[in-house]
Amino acid sequence: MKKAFITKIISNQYTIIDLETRVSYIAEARGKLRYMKLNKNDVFNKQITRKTKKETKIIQISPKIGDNVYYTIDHDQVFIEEILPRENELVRPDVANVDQVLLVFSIIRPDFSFYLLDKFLIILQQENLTPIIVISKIDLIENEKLEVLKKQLSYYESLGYEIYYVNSKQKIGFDILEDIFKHKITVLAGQTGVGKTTLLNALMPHLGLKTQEISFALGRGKHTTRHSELYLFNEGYIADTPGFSKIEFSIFYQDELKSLYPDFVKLAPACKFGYNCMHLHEPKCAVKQAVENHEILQSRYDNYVQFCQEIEQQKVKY
Ligand SMILES: Nc1nc2c(ncn2[C@@H]2O[C@H](COP(=O)(O)OP(=O)(O)OP(=O)(O)O)[C@@H](O)[C@H]2O)c(=O)[nH]1
Ligand SMILES: [Mg+2]
Ligand SMILES: [Zn+2]
Repeated sequence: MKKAFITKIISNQYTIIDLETRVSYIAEARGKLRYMKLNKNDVFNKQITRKTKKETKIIQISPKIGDNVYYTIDHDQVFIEEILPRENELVRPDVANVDQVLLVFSIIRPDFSFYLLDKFLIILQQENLTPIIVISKIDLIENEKLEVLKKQLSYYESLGYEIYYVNSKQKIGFDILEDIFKHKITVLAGQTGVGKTTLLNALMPHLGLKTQEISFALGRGKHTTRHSELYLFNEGYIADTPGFSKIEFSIFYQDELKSLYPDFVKLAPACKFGYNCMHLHEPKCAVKQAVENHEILQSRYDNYVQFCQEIEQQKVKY
């Protein structure tokens, strides 16, 4: 069977591109597409193939953009027959095989937030997804203020995160940004109004995607991103997502939380209680010491304490 890649879904219509010929088709999903249950943690990470006869629970799944599939053509009708194993998958937005997530934050409108940055980084770390940080609307503040923020954010660069600064309206900062998309599947994520769609339009003016500005003018309200689609750009694919106003962890243990901070993990052996240290109330904690010495950002530590409390509160709720 021939292999293709799903780039677009509008209700039950799938746009697929043959991986060899690059010809694109509109396809339907044939019957039930199956996945094989592999482990007891309810993780479905491989689909059953026709030849597989394992006694495992089988569930049905729907194709997502980013999926690699087998397809057939039958009297001009194109059918997706099977979904190839996924590297990973996101649920909201529905994308499979994501290589990196572009975390977009605006400097103002809405205000930049270290709280959201830390939270996003934790969530992506938990899912093993690579983040790339983009700071937008740099035209909306004075240079001195921008420099202050850049200096604070250089802490994250020292942790190995890439950070890009852009003004999507005048296409400033795009020359270097364009390179990061090559051969990758990238998902844009971020709060509503930070400028994700504007950034995509700046990269690909022919798209003419509706941004908030335009949708407000048309009186259509906030949520401008409707169907799911991967846009071809610089030999890679990019998906826009509708912004959210709130994000929640799916972390329930403080032990897990602290393990998602590479900077804390590195210091833990120097804590009096080593890897058992929660870096909260313990004496001789190397993390707290590093915060005092300004080697770890105060805001990052404060957010950590805040997240610990949020996790405690979640426990009370459930
Ligand atoms: N000055 C300035 N305005 C920007 C920039 N990027 C986006 N905007 C404006 O910010 C507003 C929101 O932009 P969108 O691109 O719709 O934001 P979004 O992140 O896609 O929002 P959702 O789709 O709701 O998640 C629009 O009015 C844009 O014109 C920028 O770099 N500079
Ligand atoms: Mg948008
Ligand atoms: Zn400690």
